[in-house]
Order: sequence, then structure tokens, then C-alpha cells
Amino acid sequence: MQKPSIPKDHSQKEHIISTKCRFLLWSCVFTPILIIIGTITVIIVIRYQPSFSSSNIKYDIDIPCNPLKFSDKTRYSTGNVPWQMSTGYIDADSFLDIVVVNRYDTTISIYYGSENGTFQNQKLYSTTFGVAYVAVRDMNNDNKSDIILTYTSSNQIAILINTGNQNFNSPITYPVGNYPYWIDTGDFNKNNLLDVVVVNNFGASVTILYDYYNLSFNYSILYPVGNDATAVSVADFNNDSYPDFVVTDLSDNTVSVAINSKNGMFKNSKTYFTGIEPWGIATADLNNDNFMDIVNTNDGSYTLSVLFNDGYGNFNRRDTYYIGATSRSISLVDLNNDTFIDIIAADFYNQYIYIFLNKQNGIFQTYQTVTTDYYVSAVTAGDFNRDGKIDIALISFYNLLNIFLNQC
Ligand SMILES: *[C@@H]1O[C@H](CO)[C@@H](O)[C@H](O)[C@H]1NC(C)=O
Ligand SMILES: *[C@@H]1O[C@H](CO)[C@@H](O)[C@H](O)[C@H]1NC(C)=O
Ligand SMILES: *[C@@H]1O[C@H](CO)[C@@H](O)[C@H](O)[C@H]1NC(C)=O
Ligand SMILES: *[C@@H]1O[C@H](CO)[C@@H](O)[C@H](O)[C@H]1NC(C)=O
Ligand SMILES: *[C@@H]1O[C@H](CO)[C@@H](O)[C@H](O)[C@H]1NC(C)=O
Ligand SMILES: *[C@@H]1O[C@H](CO)[C@@H](O)[C@H](O)[C@H]1NC(C)=O
Ligand SMILES: [Ca+2]
Ligand SMILES: [Ca+2]
Ligand SMILES: [Ca+2]
Repeated sequence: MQKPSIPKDHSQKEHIISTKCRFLLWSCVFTPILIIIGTITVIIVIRYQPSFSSSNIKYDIDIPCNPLKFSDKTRYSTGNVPWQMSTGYIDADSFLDIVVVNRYDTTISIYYGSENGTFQNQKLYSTTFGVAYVAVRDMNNDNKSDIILTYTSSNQIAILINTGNQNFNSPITYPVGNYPYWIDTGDFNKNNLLDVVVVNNFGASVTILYDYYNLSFNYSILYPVGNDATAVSVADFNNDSYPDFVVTDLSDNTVSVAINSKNGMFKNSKTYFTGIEPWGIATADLNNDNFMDIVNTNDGSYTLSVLFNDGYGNFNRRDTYYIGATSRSISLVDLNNDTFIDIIAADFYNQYIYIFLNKQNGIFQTYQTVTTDYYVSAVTAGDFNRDGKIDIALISFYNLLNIFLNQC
């Protein structure tokens, strides 16, 4: 074996060279590497810094209306245990109306809006079965919002067609899968008639009902998704103009993303991990790259997951925001009018909503809390008083609707 040896007569030169080398190594290699590592660490820490509590808020001065200001809450009575809500234009004026589902009654409450953001007291409508979810949509293209409900115990959905003057036709029902829980709509086959996707909570599936004429829904399919599917949101994820959808799979800790095959049918869905027990879901473009992103609430890990679209309908980047509370409902709207979508999350076991302002890059600032009535089951938003600022409506288990007008 040959020992490595350094020629003796070059030792002085070696020493000078090695000193130079060391200096060069430190100044040109190690120091920049340390700076880069330090910068990356700082970026990672800032980026993934969870939101602890409202007392930790460091307001970024460059985000407008930070923090947001709201009017004192206005309260309205609901039926027994309000569970979900939706907004739309139900009577002929141009002021938003609100529909609330009362879980322990077989009723829905309709609140008709006015120009100053106040609402008439509830108008109660009886439903045939207990309802879990409501979507307000114009289903027959007459510019009047109709009401779609899930009848959980009869495994049906019901459509109440708006006939004007605050009246509705008696519900038309359609059979779906086991325990229909959540609904969204989209024109999946692009025939200019809205189709309906219904989450079957006990069925690990969704039912897609296709409208071919006059609300016939004469064709429907059962499409498999993950276990204990809870919620669904429709959006065009791959920008091919055909609506796609995403479902929360509560006991799989995933979302299932189903891409439209450009004929209204769906290929196998792709799943992406979320936090623990994903429940509520909504979609919007959060980083203004014109591709739709996903936000869901996680019941088991008290977090929100934000999943970013890579432009092809894949969601491999996930950011997590800790709220320390169970949330089952979120609303994605631009609350400070900077064109970037913000997040409102409802606290199911407490008296708060959490507002995350977008830092204008899809990353969200530490949340701001707004105190509400207790046990917020759902939150929604809309410009109720038509001043250009998006307001907030939510429902509390104590049979109350709260309205907060945005004073940004
Ligand atoms: C549709 O309804 C909205 C809200 O009621 C109203 O503001 C709008 O003028 C209506 N549009 C047409 C074309 O009738
Ligand atoms: C708001 O509008 C409603 C309906 O037009 C009216 O009855 C009420 O007095 C108004 N409230 C305020 C505070 O202006
Ligand atoms: C559409 O359906 C409704 C309710 O099922 C029915 O009363 C009406 O006659 C139908 N209209 C047409 C044009 O088929
Ligand atoms: C549904 O109705 C449309 C229009 O009448 C018809 O073309 C289509 O074949 C029907 N589909 C089924 C599955 O019955
Ligand atoms: C989405 O598709 C539309 C229509 O093809 C196109 O104009 C637009 O640039 C696309 N958006 C993005 C972000 O690629
Ligand atoms: C929101 O921003 C738009 C565009 O900058 C502006 O025209 C509008 O007046 C703003 N609305 C409010 C309520 O500040
Ligand atoms: Ca209608
Ligand atoms: Ca699509
Ligand atoms: Ca915003």
C-alpha cells in the first residue's frame, strides 16, 4: 500500500497556497452558502409560520384595509339549529337574499335583503324531509335564483323553482346516493343547462345529475370518490372551459380531484393529501395566475389546507395554516378589494370567524378574529349593502344569523 506524501521542499509554498485557498474557500464558497442557507431558512420559517393567535398579528402595512373593520353584528332569528347557508337574488330587486337550512326542523329560512344591508325577518318554508345543504342557483335560466336542497333521509335532492313574488313551485325531487350531504353545480356537458354534483356521504361517491331539457335530469351517474366524502366544489382546474370538481374525503385525509373528459364524463380522480379529516371546501384563484386553487378545512388537525394548481390541474404544493379550531365552512372572497382572494373560516365550537388576508401572492397573513355568536356552522359573503365592499353572513347554533358589514 502506498502512503500519500507531501513533498517536503514545497511545504512553505503549500502553506501560502493553503492559506489563500482557505481564505478563498471561506469568502467565495462557505460564506455565500451560509448566507443562502440562512436566507432559505428565514423564507421557510416566514412562509410556514403557523398562525398562533390574534395577539401575534404583525400587520403588513402594504396590504390595504389591514386589519379589516366591520360594523357591529346584526342578528336575525333562524329555525332550529341552522346548518348551511347560501346567497342569491330571489326576489326581483338587486339586493342579495340569504337562504338558511335548519337542520333540526324540516324548514328553510329565507331572508330578503334591502339596499342598506338589513334583512327582513325570516320567511320559513317547510320541507318534506330534513335538509343538510342548500345551494341557490338559477337552474332554469330565467334570471331568478332557485333553491336546491339535499334531503338526507330520503336520499334525494329537491329543486324549488322560483316563480317570482317570493313564491316557489312545490319541490321536484331526484334520487341520488346514500346520505346526500353537499351540492355544487356546473354545466359539465356544456349544453347551457346547469348540472348538479351531489356528495353521497355514506356512499364514497358523488352523483352527477345531467340536465338535458327543462330540469329533466334524465341521466345521472354514480362516480366513486374517497371515504366519507363530505363536501364538493366545482371549478375548471385545467382551463379547458369544461368544469371539473374536487371532493373532501374525510376519513382518507385527501381531496379527490376529478377532471372533465370534455364530454361531461370524468376520468379516474387524483387524490392529494390534506390535513386530518378534511371537511369544508371552496375553490378560487388565490395567487392570481388564472388557475383555480383549493382551500379546505381540516376537522381533526384544526388547520386549513391551501392546495395550489400547477396550471394543469395538479395540486402538488400544499400550504397549511393552523387555526387551533374546528372549522367546517369557509368562504373565499376579496375582502379588501386588492383583487387577491382572502379566506374566512368559521369556528364550529366557538364564537369566532378567522380572516386570512392574502399577501398578494397566495400566502396568507396571520389571521384576524371577529367575535360572533356561538358555534358557527357556516359562513358566506356578499355585498349586502351594495357599497362595493364584501360583507359577511354566518349562522350560529343558537338559532341566529349574524351580518357583519365591511367598513374597509
Ligand atoms: C337579473 O336579476 C338581477 C337581480 O335581481 C337584476 O339586477 C338584473 O337586472 C336582472 N337581469 C336581467 C337581464 O333581467
Ligand atoms: C334600511 O332599509 C330598510 C328597508 O328599506 C328600512 O326599513 C330601514 O329603516 C333602513 N335602516 C337603516 C338603518 O337605514
Ligand atoms: C317543464 O317541466 C315542468 C315541471 O315538470 C312542466 O310543468 C312543464 O310543462 C315543462 N315544460 C316544458 C316546455 O316541457
Ligand atoms: C335525455 O333526454 C334527451 C333529450 O330528450 C335525450 O336526447 C337523451 O337520450 C335522454 N337520455 C337518457 C339517458 O334518457
Ligand atoms: C385559459 O384558457 C383561455 C382560453 O383558451 C386562454 O385565453 C387563457 O390564456 C388561459 N389561461 C391561462 C392562465 O393559461
Ligand atoms: C375597488 O377597486 C376598484 C379597482 O381599483 C375600484 O374601482 C373600486 O372603487 C374599489 N371599490 C371600493 C369600494 O373601494
Ligand atoms: Ca330560475
Ligand atoms: Ca376542465
Ligand atoms: Ca384581498
